[in-house]
Amino acid sequence: MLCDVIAALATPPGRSAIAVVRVSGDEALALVGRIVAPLAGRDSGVNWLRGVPARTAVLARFLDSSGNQIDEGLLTVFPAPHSYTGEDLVELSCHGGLLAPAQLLTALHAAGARSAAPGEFTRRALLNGKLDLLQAEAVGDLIEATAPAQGRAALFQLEGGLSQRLLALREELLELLSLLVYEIDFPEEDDGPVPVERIRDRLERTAAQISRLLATAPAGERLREGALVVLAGRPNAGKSSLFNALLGTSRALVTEIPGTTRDTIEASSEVHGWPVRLADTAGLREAGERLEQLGIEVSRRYVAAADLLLLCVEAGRMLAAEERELLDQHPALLVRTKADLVPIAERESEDGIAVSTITGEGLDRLREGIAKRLFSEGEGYAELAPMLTRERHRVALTRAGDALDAARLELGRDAVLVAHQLRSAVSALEELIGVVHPDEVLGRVFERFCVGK
Ligand SMILES: Nc1nc2c(ncn2[C@@H]2O[C@H](COP(=O)(O)OP(=O)(O)OP(=O)(O)O)[C@@H](O)[C@H]2O)c(=O)[nH]1
Ligand SMILES: [Mg+2]
Repeated sequence: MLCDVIAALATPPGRSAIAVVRVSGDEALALVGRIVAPLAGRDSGVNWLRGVPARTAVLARFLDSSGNQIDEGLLTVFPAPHSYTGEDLVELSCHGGLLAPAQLLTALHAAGARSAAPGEFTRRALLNGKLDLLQAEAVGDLIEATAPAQGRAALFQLEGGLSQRLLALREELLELLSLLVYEIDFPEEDDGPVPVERIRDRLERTAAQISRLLATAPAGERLREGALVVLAGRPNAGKSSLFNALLGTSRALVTEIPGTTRDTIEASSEVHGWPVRLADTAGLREAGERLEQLGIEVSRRYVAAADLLLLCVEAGRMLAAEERELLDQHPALLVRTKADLVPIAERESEDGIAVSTITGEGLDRLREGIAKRLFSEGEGYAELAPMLTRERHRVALTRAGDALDAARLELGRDAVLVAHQLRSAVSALEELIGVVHPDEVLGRVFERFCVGK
């Protein structure tokens, strides 16, 4: 049942100044009324709660099922439909820690509330039309965000940036569909009110918009998940030193012995506010004993998976053939390490970004280069433009684009088939936005939410 009362801790469990418990559902007010009481006076909780002004925090006593006081705190009533879920919703702020929130939840359960499933509050918001599916995903993204750029993108999506763009595309397709239906219904008016060429123009414009949006997917998905930046190069090239410098902590071991790093180390970080996963790898070389060889195999797998390779080559050294190959075959930046050891005059003509982890030279330039290569290259991507941030988006929009391609092929031949393809494109967009939401899609979106959201 959809409208039963659900309750959950909306803040992380553990020691904290306060904890917030959320309660939502048709009978939320009556239910909460049984476990709260005004700070002073004898009014029953139920009566008192009905008189509490909407969306205003008021002091209350929280009681267990025997009427004993658990805590005293703040309570805010959000009457339907002006609440996060669109239902009657009450937020109870009690003291944090392990005891008070747990007792409060126990009291709510005893009064008839059920524990909320992960993401259930947002799911209800979606079903009550407070959010669409893209916005619901953005709520999750905002909670998961660690880098400022991730937060900005999630907020933009939450405010409906991507939804509006997709709704406009859907609107345009529906209009084309109505023109086609006219043609299907009155085929004898062969030069009907809308010549095929005009439909073709509009169809192509829409298809181009879909392609542009699809082109944002790599950067968008990278933004959400963090781009994999792999430091690779020969043993002793200064990879681990650079890894530490970029992270700002001594995470990886550094020694003058070639072959120090044996296993790949990964750490999340940000570069100019953009999320990256930095990976330091074992130096690539042919020789070496078994353990080192194993490490090198792992390095190669990382190199293959990298969104960006930082190929580390000491300043002043000619690139070897295999290093050139790495640069050619992967998205890569050439980093000239240990720049402090070579006078500027001798390395002026060298390609690559010269850095020194000792003097700090070039590190900012490198950070800038990384951010630029990963997040602002390519067409159609500007910050705060709508972006596809998930595989789900990419798959659905690709389906819409394919349907439009098929429609273009049939245009001028079989209007019924064209209409059929347009309808498929519309339904792909609708599934993406969440105008229609098959349970299976919802299940996938919400399975990774935290309880209480
Ligand atoms: N002068 C100077 N020395 C550096 C710099 N970066 C690293 N080194 C030295 O170069 C040696 C190797 O550094 P590492 O960072 O361990 O090199 P690596 O590429 O991780 O080496 P492996 O893990 O063995 O593949 C160490 O002695 C470092 O102190 C630098 O910018 N300037
Ligand atoms: Mg190393």
